[in-house]
Formats: sequence, structure tokens, C-alpha cells
Amino acid sequence: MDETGPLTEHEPTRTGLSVDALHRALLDNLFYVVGRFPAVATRQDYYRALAFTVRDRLLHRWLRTVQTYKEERSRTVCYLSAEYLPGPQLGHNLLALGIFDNTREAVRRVGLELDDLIEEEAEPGLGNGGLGRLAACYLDSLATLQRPAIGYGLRYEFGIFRQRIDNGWQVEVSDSWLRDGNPWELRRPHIAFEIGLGGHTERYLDHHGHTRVRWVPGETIRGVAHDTAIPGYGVFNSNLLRLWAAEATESFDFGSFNAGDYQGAVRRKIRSETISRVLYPNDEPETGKRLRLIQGYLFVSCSLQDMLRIHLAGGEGLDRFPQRFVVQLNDTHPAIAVAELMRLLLDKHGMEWESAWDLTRRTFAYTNHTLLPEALEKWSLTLFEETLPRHLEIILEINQYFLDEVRMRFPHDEALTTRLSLIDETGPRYVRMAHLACVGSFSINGVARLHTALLADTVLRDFHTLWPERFNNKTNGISPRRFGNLSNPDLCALLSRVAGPGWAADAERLRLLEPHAHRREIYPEWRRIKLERKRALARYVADQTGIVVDPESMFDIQVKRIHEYKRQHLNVLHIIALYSRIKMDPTLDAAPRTFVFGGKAAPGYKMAKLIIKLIHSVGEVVNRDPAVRDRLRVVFVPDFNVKVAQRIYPAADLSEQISLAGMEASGTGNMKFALNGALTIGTLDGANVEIREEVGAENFFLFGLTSAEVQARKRSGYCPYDCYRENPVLREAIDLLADGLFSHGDRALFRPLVDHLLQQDDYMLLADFQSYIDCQDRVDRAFRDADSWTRMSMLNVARIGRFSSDRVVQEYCREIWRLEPVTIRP
Ligand code: NBG
Repeated sequence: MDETGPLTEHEPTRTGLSVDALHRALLDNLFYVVGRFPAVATRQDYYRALAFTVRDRLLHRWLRTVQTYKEERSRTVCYLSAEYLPGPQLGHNLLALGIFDNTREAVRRVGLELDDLIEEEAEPGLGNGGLGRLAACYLDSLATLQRPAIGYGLRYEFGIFRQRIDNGWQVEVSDSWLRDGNPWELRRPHIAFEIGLGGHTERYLDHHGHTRVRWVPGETIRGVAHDTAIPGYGVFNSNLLRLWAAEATESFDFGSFNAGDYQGAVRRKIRSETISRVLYPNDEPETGKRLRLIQGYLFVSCSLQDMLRIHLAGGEGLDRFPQRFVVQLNDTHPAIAVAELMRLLLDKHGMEWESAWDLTRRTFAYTNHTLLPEALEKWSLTLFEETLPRHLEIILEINQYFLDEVRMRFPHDEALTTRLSLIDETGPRYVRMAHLACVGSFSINGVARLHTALLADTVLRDFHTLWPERFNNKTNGISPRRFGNLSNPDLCALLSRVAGPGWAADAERLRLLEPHAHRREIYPEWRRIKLERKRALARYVADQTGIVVDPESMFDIQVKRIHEYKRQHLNVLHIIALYSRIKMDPTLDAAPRTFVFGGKAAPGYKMAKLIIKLIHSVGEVVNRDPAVRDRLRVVFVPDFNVKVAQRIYPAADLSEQISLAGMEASGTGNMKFALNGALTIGTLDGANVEIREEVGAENFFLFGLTSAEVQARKRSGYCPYDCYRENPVLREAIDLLADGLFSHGDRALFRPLVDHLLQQDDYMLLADFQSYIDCQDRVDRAFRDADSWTRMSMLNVARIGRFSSDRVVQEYCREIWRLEPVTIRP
């Protein structure tokens, strides 16, 4: 893949891909861009010089891509997402450009190692979890599949908080990822739009004598574009991630200056810039409500204005807009787009309601990512009225037409009308953003087969009754480049050797590994690679936590956001049970295990933070107890993010996907683990269902209630205390916890957790406990048969190709976006 060759006279320093060209560019950039001499340059300086070297090579592709899309008037998908977790860029871009080896060599020439420079990069943590990472995987696939796409979002100055652990408790530290600058982005001062906030609306007659509405905002703010290139893998296409940063408008400083209120003007300027300052951690219903609404509105409005600008510059009329653009709403965070496009068409472009509505509904498609009621966004009507008065008017008008339509079709069902309304009037009035998204979109999709079915059956049931044809499923996928090639190069080299190359761009080709899964002669190498990744993780863990773990033990890993529904505490109950079993019976024949956890808890989510403390507390006792020395270890890897994830997935033997059935929309970590040869222990939840079908039931450790059983148990009155009373193993585990064995005798510390489990147990840990324990015993036996485990591991990798984000993006392109590839030539 590498384009090697000596530097010729004709090879320009800014685009050449040979070792010589890269080496020269690196030194040039170090001097002319970073402003340092080799003698004094730090690794960070070299990282930046290298990043600029790579960006130069991307720019060439990026500008060519823009030009071609424009000339060919290509249809473009705009992905609107409040969150992106792209991970570090350097390695990814080298891989896409096919210059990993040459760059490694060029870096060696200056006496450094490429891997060390890759480590220098700060991660853009512009998201909370799966949803933001999914958006990044889709951008990667869109570019690789040569589809014209723009990812629109917000340039938070502070991303998701960094997690420190202090005495077992999570402590949040602000994440200043931009401190050393961001060499990948280009600020585009000429691509900026104003948005209004607050104020009031006025009616007036236009020159045709029609009544029109004008919004007179109380203040205005500017969003300025910051662009990052997203190169496709092995192709010349390079798409765009365009993030908006809030700035003060000049016009708005003026009045204050003239009035001599310099300080007031500065204060307002600072306040404007606060808007894109920080990403809000999710699961925190009440914090920063207003600011969140404004954040969403800022990026949505700027993005739509940008699309309209691009469209109109192409010389076509607005009526052709839905032919040129399709807009995917990534969850409800950008759902205000429906009202904003209406506003732009009606108030700015003088369109009539019917045509504007028709155009809007042909533009948007909506993806739902959760069934959790607390995650379905609602905004109070008062807040809306204060902040976006014109949008509220539009939403109320949309609602009126919509409910009229409902009443026509279901004349005697006022309850249905009430349930469907865009406004929740059961108490204080709220705008239901998911309803706005449904009404304004031509497509509504869930992110795994079970999730989509449950959506249609529960949360969006009435919409499904109304418009079944709008519903469709798109089971999530992951980028094989980032979670294969980049994270686990040795495994990938083996895959290419055994199964043949090409799987990175066509993951279905991993199937070619299947016939080799029975060749025992490959097993030692397969295991050696896994062991090497486990050793590397063990070093990292020792470095981060001081805990020494045995790479030969089974690495049993659960990494994801900490949430009760994900049931990290069920995992802990198993650890406690196993611990006490070994204490009772020191001869117990069980494979040594290292339990690894990682993940952040929302700062306001007390129970999740207590679960982090619980993991540490159990770890402290277990790790110190000589009776289980060499048999059990518990570690918590702090600050789980994309960078850390890339170390963890390759090192896993067992992947914990143990949410209560019906709760996890899809999960994508499950796919990342399997691609790296881990076996899954999991419930029939989210995409686990489909993963199990693909890899085969015999290569997947299944336990737990099904979602239908969960519903039935809840209907018939689930009583967790019965499980506790009837199961001695469970009782013992919970009693140990309650009695303070893991809290230095403090019986109060974990009381809230224990009480909740015994009295309420919303996520039915106690109901699933025995099934989980039994399943873990099966895992144990399977792991001790190394050859059979290796074969299962290989089969998991061979059959996981369907969960490539390339497959998903192709489905989106075919079934929702109607998007064709556009080849970019050098
Ligand atoms: C998350 C779900 C995951 C899913 C990702 C990506 C939100 C709101 N939802 O199960 O919890 O894998 O979205 O679809 O973050």
C-alpha cells in the first residue's frame, strides 16, 4: 500500500509520500510551522510537525474532493450530531493515506519512534459514549465508500471530563484538549453564520400583501466553522467534519461601545463564547438546560444555513434542496432542525407553509438511540418561549396540522391525539423532541433489530401505527480500520496472511478465516498475539493503578459508561460470589481471572458513582487477600476513552455485555471486542442478539431473561427479595456487601445500592443472578480448554464482518439517503 521510492526533483515537500519527502517535510514543519530546532524540540513539537506534514497531504485530497462534488453536483448526506468521538487522528490518517511504514521510517531518521508521537496526541473527547463514537465510525465509512458527506457538530472547548480516581471515587477534571492547539483543524473565518436568541416576533405585510413573520431576537451570536478532513481508507476521497464554535458578533458589541460600556460589551462577548465551551455529560436532566438548548440550536442553525448557502451557490432553486441534501438527525439533540429549516424557508426565503413543510419532510431522517424515558429529550415550553420564540410558534403550528391529520384518521380517539401531540400537557407543558423528529422526518430508524422492534412497540408505538412505512432498522457497526488495523496491527497482519488482504475495506472477507479455524497449527500464533496485547495492557494497568496483573489469567472485561442498566454491579456480584467460593474451597478448580472495568459515570449520577466505588472497594479486598493470590484480580482502568479503548479491546478474552434485556439499544463495544477475538458473555439485548446469530450460539455465552420475559415478570409484580431469600449464594454475596466486608466494616456505604437491589431492582440483577453465575461457570470450563477457546475466538472474528460500519453505511445509502459513490481522482 505504501507508495515508496526516492525523493525526486519533482516530488513536492507538501504532497510527496516517499520516506525522503516525509522526512524533509517533517523537518520543514518543525522549523517553519512549529518554530523549533531539532536540538530543543520535544516529542510534542515533533508530533505537531508530523501532524502538519500529514495534514498537508490531506488538504490536497480534501480540496480535490470538494471541487469534484461541486462540479458533479453530488447528492450529499449531512450528519447532524451533537457529539463525535473521533479518537486521535494521526494513526488513522496515516493508515488512510497508506503511509504508515514510510512515516515510521521518516520518524526514525530524526531519532524517534512513530508510536511515541502517536501517543502525544490529545483525544478530542467531543462525546459521551456510543452515540458519538458511532458518528465517527460512520464518517470514516462514508469517506471510504466514497459518499459525499459532511459531519456537522459543535467544537466544544472542553470535551467530556477526564476521570481521576481518588480513594476509589470518581473525580471529574476538565478536559482541555485544545491546550496544545489542534493541528488537524482549519478555522474558517469566512464560513460563519449568525443565530438569534430570545426577543419577540412581529407580523408584517410583504410586498405581495401576504402576512409574514419576523423574529426580532434579543441577541445574536456567531458560529464559526472549524474543519477537519476525514480521509477515506485507500481512496482519494476526503470528507469534512465541520464543527461550529460560538463567537460574539461584532454588530452586537457596537451599541455598548458607543455608550461607553466597554466592560458590558466584553462581558457579553465572553458569554457568547461560553456557548460552545463545554460538552454536557448525559444523564443529568437539570443542569445547564438553557445552555444545552442553545448549543443544539447553534450548531443546527449554522449547519442548515451552510447547506442552504452551498445549495444556492450551485445555482439551483430551493425546491431542489431535498434532491441535493439529506439530513440525518443523530438522536433528538438536533431535532430543532425541523423547526429551524421551516423558519429559514418561511421567514428568510419567503416560501409558503405547504411547500416549506413538504420540503422539510423530504429532507430529514431520524435515528433513535435509546428507549430510556429519561433520555427522550423534553424542553419546557417556558424555556422554549424565552429562548426560541419563533420556533415555538412554528412547532405549535406544525402540531396543529399534525393533530388535525390524526383526528381525520382516528376521529374518536382523543387519547391517541394527546399521546401523539408534540406538546406534553400532562403537567407543566413540554415540547417532545422525539415527536418533532418523527413528524418532520421521512425515515425513523432504530439501531439494532430488537431495539427497532421495541421502539415500534413501545416508545414510538403510536407513530408506528400512523406511519409504519417510515420505520426501518439499521443495526450499528464499527470501523474495522480503527478497531482492527490501528488497535491490533499484529492480529490484523495474521488475518491478512491467513484470510487474505482486503478485509479492512470489505469486512465480509473475514469469512475467509473460517475454514482456518480448525487448523491447530495457527493456534499458538493466535494465542501469542493475544498474550502480547494482554502484556501490554498489564503494563499500562500497572502504570496507571499500581496493580500487577497476570497476563496468563483470563482477562474478563467490561468497559462502557457506568449505568445501572448496564449492570456493572452484576459483574461485581459474580466477583464476590467467586471470591467467597474460593475462600471456602481453596482447592476449587477455576481459571485465574483478571476482572477489568472502565467507564465514566455522569457527574450527577450518584448510584453510578457508587458503583465505581464498589468496584474499587471489592478490588481492594480481593487484590490484597493472599487466599486468592494468583487467582483473582480486580482493576479499574481510569479515564476510559477511545485511546484507552484501543489498548483494551485487543487484550480481552471475555467481553461482558450484560445489560438487562430490552435496555441497551445496540451497544458497539460488543462488536469491537469480538473483532479482536474476545468471546462474549451476554444477554439477548441490543445487537448481542444479532452477534450471537452471526457467530453461532455455540460460540457465545448466553444468559438471562429475554425482553419478553422481563416485561412479563414486571407485569406480574417482580419481587427481588424473593430471589434473595431463595438463593443462598446470592444472599451471601449481598450480605457480605451489606455487612461492610468491602468497606472496612462501614455498613452505610453501600446501603443505597443494597436497598435498591432488595426493594426495587429496576434492572433485575437478582432475577438474572443465578443464570449469570451458571454461565460464568461455563465460561470457566471453556477457557480451560485452550484449543477449543482459540477456535471459538477465531470463529468470532471470522463471522463478525457484518458489524462493519461499512455495511451499515451502505444500507443507509441504499435505503434512506439514496446516495451514490463519487470517485475522486488524484
Ligand atoms: C447509545 C445506546 C447504545 C448504542 C449507541 C449508538 C445514546 C443515547 N444511545 O446502545 O445506549 O450502541 O447509542 O447507537 O447514547
